[in-house]
Amino acid sequence: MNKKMKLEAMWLVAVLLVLGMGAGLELYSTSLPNFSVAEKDTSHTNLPTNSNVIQVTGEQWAWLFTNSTGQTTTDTFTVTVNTTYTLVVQSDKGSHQFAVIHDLYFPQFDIQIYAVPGQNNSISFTPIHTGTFVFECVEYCGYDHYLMRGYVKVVA
Ligand SMILES: [Cu+2]
Repeated sequence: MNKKMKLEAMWLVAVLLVLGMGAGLELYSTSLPNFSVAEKDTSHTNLPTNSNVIQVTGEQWAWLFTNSTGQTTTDTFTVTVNTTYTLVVQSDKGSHQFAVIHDLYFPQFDIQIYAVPGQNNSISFTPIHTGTFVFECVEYCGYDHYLMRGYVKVVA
């Protein structure tokens, strides 16, 4: 093995070590019991009859949240810990020409749901930790797609 090949082998091993460490860390962190800070219900068998329904509308380029009292907030909303909420998600054209598909993702709640024009999609979750957690649109939806992010506040 000449010097050049030795160097190349060392480089290869170094890269594999870095990638392996990354993969290991990812596997470890996603297997932790507290990876998700919310319990979710994806059964869709019990459509909500209680007052904790939050209507969500995705439009270019904002998320609108309307709670059961009719109060609407943009790119942020507040929920109470240990309470089950159901998001009913739709898409609207807002002030733009078209309604397009968006995708609402709460990484720390481990939930993700599409906003599809002409369709109501629903998902239920129960936040089990207080705090402020991010959400964002993860379906490319046009020029200001990157602005479709915000915070959900979980209060006691
Ligand atoms: Cu979007």
